Amino acid sequence: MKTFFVTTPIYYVNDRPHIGHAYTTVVADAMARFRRLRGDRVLFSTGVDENSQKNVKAMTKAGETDLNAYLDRMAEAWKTTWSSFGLSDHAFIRTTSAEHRAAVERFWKAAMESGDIYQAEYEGLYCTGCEAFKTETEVQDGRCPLHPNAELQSITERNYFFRASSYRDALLKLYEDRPEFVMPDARRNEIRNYVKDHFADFSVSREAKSLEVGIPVPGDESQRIYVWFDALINYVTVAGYGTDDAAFADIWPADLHLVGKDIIKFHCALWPAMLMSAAKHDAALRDVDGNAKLPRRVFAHGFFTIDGQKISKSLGNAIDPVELAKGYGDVGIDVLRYFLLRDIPFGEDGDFSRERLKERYVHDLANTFGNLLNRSVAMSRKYFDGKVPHAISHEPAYTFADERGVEALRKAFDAHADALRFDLALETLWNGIGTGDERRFGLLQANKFIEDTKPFQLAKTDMDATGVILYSLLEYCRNVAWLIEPVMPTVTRRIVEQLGQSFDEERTKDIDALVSWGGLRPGSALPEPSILFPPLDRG
Ligand code: ME8
Repeated sequence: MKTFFVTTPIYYVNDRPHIGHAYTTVVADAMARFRRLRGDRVLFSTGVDENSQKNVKAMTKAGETDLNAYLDRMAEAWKTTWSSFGLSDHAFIRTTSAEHRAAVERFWKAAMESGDIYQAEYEGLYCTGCEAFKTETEVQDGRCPLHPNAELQSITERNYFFRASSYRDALLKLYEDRPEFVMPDARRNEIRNYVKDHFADFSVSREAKSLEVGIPVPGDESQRIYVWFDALINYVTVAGYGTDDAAFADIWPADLHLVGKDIIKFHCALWPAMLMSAAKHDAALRDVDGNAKLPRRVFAHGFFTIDGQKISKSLGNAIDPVELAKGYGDVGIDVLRYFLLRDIPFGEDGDFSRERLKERYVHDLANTFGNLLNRSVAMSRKYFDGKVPHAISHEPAYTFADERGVEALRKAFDAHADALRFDLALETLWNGIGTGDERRFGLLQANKFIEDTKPFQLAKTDMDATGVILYSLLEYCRNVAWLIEPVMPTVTRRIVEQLGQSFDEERTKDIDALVSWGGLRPGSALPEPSILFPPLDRG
């Protein structure tokens, strides 16, 4: 069985995680969960990019001098955030680890043997903020437009260079032959233009004496490997490159690199060029036809601002995602996950506002979903002796959803999620989807169905009909709960338990059994309901 392999960028540890990092990581986690629940074996990786001067600067600014202690502490801080975030099973890579160093050395040697690494004199302007040399056209008023407060360093050194220029045509062909390699479409045009006009050989090492961190160039201790060359290799390190050939053969290539649009050039141009180069001398990186095994898809999402402003340390507006979630009770992380995935069309830029998070919580979660579940459970318990009602008659007018309805929902949800459009997948669950007649099987329609059929009145005269109505609502909630699991795993657990089932037992079933009509047993006990999304404290 092929492993589905999804990655996040490895983040710099010059700061603690903020909501932007959480965004990419949550999308990756949702994708990992989505594939896992559909039966795939999944490798999901994240980690930290440690061999960067940015980290050293941050340490110095914090008044510390012990780099290893600083890196250890920061790696722990990132791990702790992700564990509070309830990330599913994942690999966490540190680029100071011995395995990574071994992988980088092997990769470097392979590229060297391919004749793509050579020495040359270099003179240029370096931006530590970007960890990249800047070309003349990229500099404005002597400064990097992305980091206008930082001085550019003027560097003249004899360095190792990577022969990027000889991969220009191969890259253009890659974008042509496999358009899905760079998603979304707008980014593909951007990267194509960049490669066509600007992708030139560049320096992939620096003098060791001018850096505090970095992996030494194999065979030349006077130089250290450029941090991006090192960082990109993390994706093969976690898959077993250099440590476990069998695992690597099974896992590589990655199915999906998720990144922000800021680092698309590195992922869509440098990285495949590096792989094509090293593959010439390393069979582990080649497929059966002798071609380099390249990642299947790089998806670059947009950037978001906070209340209209760029997230920045100097503005002090970076939001700690775990702190933010605390304002939404014991399912707070799920609330934030829902918001991040629902509110921003994936791929586009967006804006984060606490006000809109609150609105979505109240409207989508508390008033629509929570209310539906609570009313359905409470009425069932009240009229059916604390149990799931017996659905005796099968009058269609009294059934909110059915096999057809949940099948249609699942199909639409899966298609959107496969395309990474969790925003549309979730919208479908709330707004429903038609199946040819006038019915739409959405959460909003389910609430309306209660108002239309009035089971609270019908219970006085027609228990059969009341049972059919309530059973269909409970069973519908159960199905929706399994569909949203990749996005709100804790909420799924809570719903399944409110319906009197064991989450862990159910989770062993495959998705076709979970999302199908009739999984809830009539007559089984319904525990005392608890409010899933309680009213917010005013204050
Ligand atoms: O670039 N909106 O690390 P980094 C959306 N170490 N996403 C955001 C964001 C925002 N405002 N801010 C950050 C690096 N991100 C390198 C990566 S990979 C081999 C090396 C997310 O700590 C987004 O995914 O600067 C972006 O690409 C990433 O954080 C940059 O993280």
